[in-house]
Formats: sequence, structure tokens, C-alpha cells
Amino acid sequence: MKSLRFLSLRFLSLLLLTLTVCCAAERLGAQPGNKPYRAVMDANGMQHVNILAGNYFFRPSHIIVKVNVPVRFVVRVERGIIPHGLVLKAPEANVSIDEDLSRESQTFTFTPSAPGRYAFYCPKKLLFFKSHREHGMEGILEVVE
Ligand SMILES: [Cu+2]
Repeated sequence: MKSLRFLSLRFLSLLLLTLTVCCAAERLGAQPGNKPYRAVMDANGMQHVNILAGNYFFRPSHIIVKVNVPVRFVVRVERGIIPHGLVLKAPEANVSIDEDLSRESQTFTFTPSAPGRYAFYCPKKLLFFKSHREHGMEGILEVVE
């Protein structure tokens, strides 16, 4: 009985810790000053962008790439238990991504064929809560000449 109480205490403190960490991460993610990030050309002629996803953000969240040059997104989810995904649907620019994300890095390669500003976001939503996108988990892919 005593050990059970000890266990539930441990569980409670773990829960509290998790909540604290989540809240801290959320505040970090809510950084408004996310400066536009211009993709860097790698040795293979790909415009390379590392993206970190978390509760509830993408970093960077404003990505600038050149039109008609291949783009490589390497996306990773930071530590946490909340599942995230990435949607980037821009048929007019020949881009279509709709994938679940994980702690393992995932690579998405595409060649945007039309200049413009295209939204990307996390489509996840828990029951009746606000969607991750509504929490600010979204960004802009800006394709320029
Ligand atoms: Cu999400």
C-alpha cells in the first residue's frame, strides 16, 4: 500500500514535470521573431533546409527558396510525446507533402515550379482542442525568382 502511494506520488511529480517542460517548450515555440530563412545550396545543388518541429512551432517558419531549383527539407520533431505532421499543399507549384513526423529526421524533396507564398502547417488536433495550426504550428514557404 505504501509503495503504491509512493508510486502515485512519483507519477504525479513526473506528470507535473512533463507539464512544466511542455509549457516551457510552448513558450519557446511562440517566439514571434522568427526571421525569414533563406535556404542554403548544398554540394548537390539542392536548397537545403533543416526544420525543427515542436509544440507548437516549425523553426524556421518562414523559408525562402528559389523557383525551379530542387529543395530538400530535413524535418525532425523535438523531444515530446505529442504527435506532429507536416502538410504543404501547393499544386500550382507542384508541391505536395502530407506526412506524419517523428523524432527520426525525415527528408522531403521537391522542386517548386511557381513563385509564391505557400502555407505549411501541422494538421494534428486532439479531440475538441484547438488544432496545432491554430496554436501557431504553421509557416510560409516563399518561392522567389
Ligand atoms: Cu503538431
